[in-house]
Amino acid sequence: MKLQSYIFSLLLIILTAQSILAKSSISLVDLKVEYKRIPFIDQSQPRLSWGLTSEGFAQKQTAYRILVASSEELLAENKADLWDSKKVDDARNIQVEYAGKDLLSRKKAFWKVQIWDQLGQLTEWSKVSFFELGLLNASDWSAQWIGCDLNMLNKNKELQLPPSPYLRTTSILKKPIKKARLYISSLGVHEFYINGNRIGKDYFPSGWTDYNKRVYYQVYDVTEDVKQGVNSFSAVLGAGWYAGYLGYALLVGTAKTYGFYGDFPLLKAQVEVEFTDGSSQRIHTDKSWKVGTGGILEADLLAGERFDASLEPTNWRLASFNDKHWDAVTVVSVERNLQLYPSQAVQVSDTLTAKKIYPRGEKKFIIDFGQNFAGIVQLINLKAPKGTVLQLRYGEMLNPDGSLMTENLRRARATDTYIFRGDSKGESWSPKFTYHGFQFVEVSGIHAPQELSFIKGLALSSNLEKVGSFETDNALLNQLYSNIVWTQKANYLDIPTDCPQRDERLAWTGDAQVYMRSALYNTDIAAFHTKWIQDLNDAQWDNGAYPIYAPMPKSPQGVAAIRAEDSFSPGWSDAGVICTYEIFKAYQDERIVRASMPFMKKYMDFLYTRSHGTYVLAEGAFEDISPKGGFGDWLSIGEKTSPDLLASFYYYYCARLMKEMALGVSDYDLAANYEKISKRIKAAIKQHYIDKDGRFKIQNSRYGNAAGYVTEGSDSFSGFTQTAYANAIYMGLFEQADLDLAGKYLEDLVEKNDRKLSTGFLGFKPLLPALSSVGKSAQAYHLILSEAYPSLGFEVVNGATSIWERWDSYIKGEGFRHNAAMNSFSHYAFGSVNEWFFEHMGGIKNTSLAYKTIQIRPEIAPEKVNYASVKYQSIQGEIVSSWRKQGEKIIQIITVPVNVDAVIHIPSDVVQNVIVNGKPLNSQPLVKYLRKDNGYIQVQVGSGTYHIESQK
Ligand code: RAM
Repeated sequence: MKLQSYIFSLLLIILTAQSILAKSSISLVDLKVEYKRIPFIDQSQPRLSWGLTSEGFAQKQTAYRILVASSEELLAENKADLWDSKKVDDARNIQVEYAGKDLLSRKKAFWKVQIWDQLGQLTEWSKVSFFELGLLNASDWSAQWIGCDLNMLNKNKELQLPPSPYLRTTSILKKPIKKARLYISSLGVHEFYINGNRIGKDYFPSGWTDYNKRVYYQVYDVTEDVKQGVNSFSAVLGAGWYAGYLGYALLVGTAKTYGFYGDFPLLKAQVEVEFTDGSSQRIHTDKSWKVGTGGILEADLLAGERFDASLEPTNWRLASFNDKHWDAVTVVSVERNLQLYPSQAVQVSDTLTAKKIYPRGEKKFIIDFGQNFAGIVQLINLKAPKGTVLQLRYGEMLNPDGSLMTENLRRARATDTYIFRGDSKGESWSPKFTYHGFQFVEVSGIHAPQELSFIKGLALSSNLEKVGSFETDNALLNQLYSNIVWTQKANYLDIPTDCPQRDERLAWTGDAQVYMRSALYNTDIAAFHTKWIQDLNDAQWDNGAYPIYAPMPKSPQGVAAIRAEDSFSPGWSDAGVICTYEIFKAYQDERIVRASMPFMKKYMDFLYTRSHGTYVLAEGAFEDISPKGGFGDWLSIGEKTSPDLLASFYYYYCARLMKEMALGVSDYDLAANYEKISKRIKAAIKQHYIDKDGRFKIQNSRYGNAAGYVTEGSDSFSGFTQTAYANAIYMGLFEQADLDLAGKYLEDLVEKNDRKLSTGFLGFKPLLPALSSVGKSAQAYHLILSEAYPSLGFEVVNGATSIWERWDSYIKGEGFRHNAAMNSFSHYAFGSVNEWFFEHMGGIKNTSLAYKTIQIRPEIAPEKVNYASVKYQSIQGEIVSSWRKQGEKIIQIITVPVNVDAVIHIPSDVVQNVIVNGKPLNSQPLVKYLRKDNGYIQVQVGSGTYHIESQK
């Protein structure tokens, strides 16, 4: 015995010694700073993140060391002149704040990291990554705002669409160049060129913000674009969101319909060149620049672009061009708060080929791209005599007679025109400063070319990294997922828009908040929504309410400039809290919580005031806004849920999220306060809105005949609706004891409605998750697999390649119902079911912050689906959950990232029937049995890939 224990201790010593000497098997990947891989940043304490991968099991980080140096050479010798974090005993591998020497403007820093694993073994150093600071102080800018008001060149036409100003200068760079940077911003949108070459691939910089509060700039490494000798610097400007048409101002007859922020676009750019001898030179926009006009006769986001190739001055972007007839630019001295663009720029995400062509008479035909998307077309090598006018009109659908359906674009002209210069070698073109939402383009003015290769579709979207995938053996669900992904691409375009086609394209807050959880499983939306949360905070009304869309241009009187009545609404305004929370939860972003907290608190105070101190928003609480009560369960079918009941649920939900966020930033008093508030709201809702049988009730008489409310045909509201129960369950309003009854009511409401949904924007998001959470997964499956109206499957069987605004946007054989009013074929709100795909079908749940601990609890379909696989590249690493039915067996393949703990739910009640990675569950050391619960066996695991076979 003694000998045995002696040998055991000896073994232990040897093993420990070995482990200290041994290298960890973990690799460090995906180094990011402020969510970016190639980071130009303006934070003085940037947050660093790294990913960890390993073939092993239960791998963890226990400590890390970060080195930051001002050159790659220093870093290679481990000489961290900026920051050596030293060994930090911490498992954190994301959002680690830089804490080294002060980072000044333009500073480029190189960094690497290594970690210690669970055995104390050290990894290799990661690859070297870098980040570079932008211009942190206003005084770093010597460039001036320049432009030219060309409005007089297009007076008295139906639309006010002036030509684009062309700007240029030349400069001699006398010495060999070491490096060069372009810092550039516009009020409007721009393209910039050096020696004729376009810089970057971005569309519509510098994006849409409340330009009076902040304007973004971009940084480009242009070392390769400049040369010793004479260089030319030039730019073209478009009106963009700054000076162009916005939203439905034309449609609703607002006096001002364009130029909401300024009358004409302006550019501010400086190129900073460093020579090999250490000296430097700067070229910047100022009064010495020249302005002219060219081929771009009109350029507007909603109206489209008109280009006359014969008017484009030859080689105007080259140094050799003679600009002596051009004018001096206008210099506008206006102070703007310049910040580095925090998001990812809009770029071409996909290039689509034309699928079909339909003749439409003499010199007219329609091209079908087979996919609804947002973007532009590219014309390639077309030949036509000088002066030939080619017109492009865009539509999402065709009318029954085969013509292009443009009625649903309302007042968005969405027309591009190209006028040939008559080049015998062929002409190519695509617009720069507009985009459209479409599948079909009607081309007129030329004969249809023989080959369809003369035209391509360029899909435009904010350049967000794909992080998720969803695949099943069910064609309907796969198509649905594709529709969701395409609709997200089409509407995550600088801001989260409602739709890309009609005269709207506003970042509606309600749509954004119901969809955001779904969005994050498809692409990395952290940087994108960081930008948008700022837009939201910037747009908060003085009374504390967040607006119904943001950015929200305001008139000098302080009301919405696009339509004066646009203000706030329950379910929409709550985005200020909910969207901030989603970033916090998915990416453990404490910084955004700290920055948004004053705004969110102000909003919570606003809701309290609205409740008149009662903690419940009673019937009529929002009767002063337009529409009365707000948008409610927008576009629901049949049942009309009381908007104030919903508002009360949201009030409760926000209070809960506030508590969680307060805890996340260690503000325990604030957390306790919101805990108290949420309890009061819950009690007040119970008292006011629940009857003795536990049913939601409302005082309908308070709404009279509901005039002024959004009722769409029905004149009374109810509390006993699918939407009410789905939301209340989803938001955690019921104690466990009442949950079963609520679940039963919800199930009954669906059953009694012919097993169909009746929900709108606010009701659909929680519907399937709520059913699943009360054990009615089969009913959730029934709804998602249904092809009957109203359902998402109904859209698919009616030919959808994107998510529609309405449950009945189009019906084969019957046609359109709502075009003239509101009928978008690219509206992501109902795509909010993606959340259920990932969190219930795949079963991935974030049970702490940033997926540091997860639950995998897939819901196996009762029928029609035999295989499903979801993958999600969380900020902690890739999570995979797939299941397949194989006779009586279920095969699960699950991957848990390094540094993550997971509880896997295996769909079986019999431990003996479970095999994990080839071994029976009870003799498999990689998993720890926890418990049986509701038809699942729960096991605890660390990182690794698990192949699990089970039987009921
Ligand atoms: C529509 C928008 C949006 C919705 C609002 C209430 O015009 O398209 O989807 O949120 O109205």
